[in-house]
Amino acid sequence: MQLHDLITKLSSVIRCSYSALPGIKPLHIDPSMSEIYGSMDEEKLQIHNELYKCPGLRKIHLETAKLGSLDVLHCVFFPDPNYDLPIFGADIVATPRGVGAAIVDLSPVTCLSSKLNEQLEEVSKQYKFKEERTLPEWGNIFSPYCKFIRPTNDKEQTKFINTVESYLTIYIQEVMKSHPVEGIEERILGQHNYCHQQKKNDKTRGILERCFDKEWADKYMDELLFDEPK
Ligand code: BLA
Repeated sequence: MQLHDLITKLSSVIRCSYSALPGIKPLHIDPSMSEIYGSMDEEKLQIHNELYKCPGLRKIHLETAKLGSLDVLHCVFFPDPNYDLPIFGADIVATPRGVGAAIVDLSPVTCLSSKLNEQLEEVSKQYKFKEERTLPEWGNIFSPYCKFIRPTNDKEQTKFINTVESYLTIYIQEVMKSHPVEGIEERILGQHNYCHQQKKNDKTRGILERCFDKEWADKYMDELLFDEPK
């Protein structure tokens, strides 16, 4: 599947990062949810999902999709709630006219440690973009270091890739040195809240409903994109 160049490049960067995680294993999902093909008004619909887990992370999810004229990259790393780790998330929405939205964050499940705050503060100020976008109301789940931008040219697209790479490097280091700690209940609630807020994104839901139908979109968001830890 030929996708926007930024999506192709960013997906290789993400794959490269997670493949370094010790003990990484594929996560089984229903094939009807992992590879999805369809068509709408003669336009192609195609969704490709990659899912893994490893010690520290209950779900490593990379989705690349062509939904009519939209190319989408959606990526979330959800921690195992036994571990005190944030959520890594990234999203890109591109059209033939360019990239409309590029988002990356290490989002707190409860709160970010002072060390993570320091590291992210340092890294986030190195990457400034011309068009910074305003987060919607449900976006209160993101950290102060969330980058939500519209890259204005190729140079800014490369800068966005570098931003994601830096955030992922910090994240992967945290995952590798983490171990189970008490406080699981609060972290389960924190992930519920993250998923609940993400499901208020009517732009994602709207596209999925238009391409498939309401029932399918609800199931896909609840069970694949933003399933809650048990
Ligand atoms: C916005 N997400 C969007 C938009 C679309 C999608 C069409 C509007 C783009 C724009 O305003 O320019 C669509 N995103 C999708 C679809 C999928 C997807 C169809 O992932 C998957 C099948 N969204 C996430 C994650 C984050 C995220 C993990 O899935 C962040 C880590 C953020 N997407 C996000 C935000 C917006 C957005 C903050 C802007 C919403 C707004 O402005 O209202």
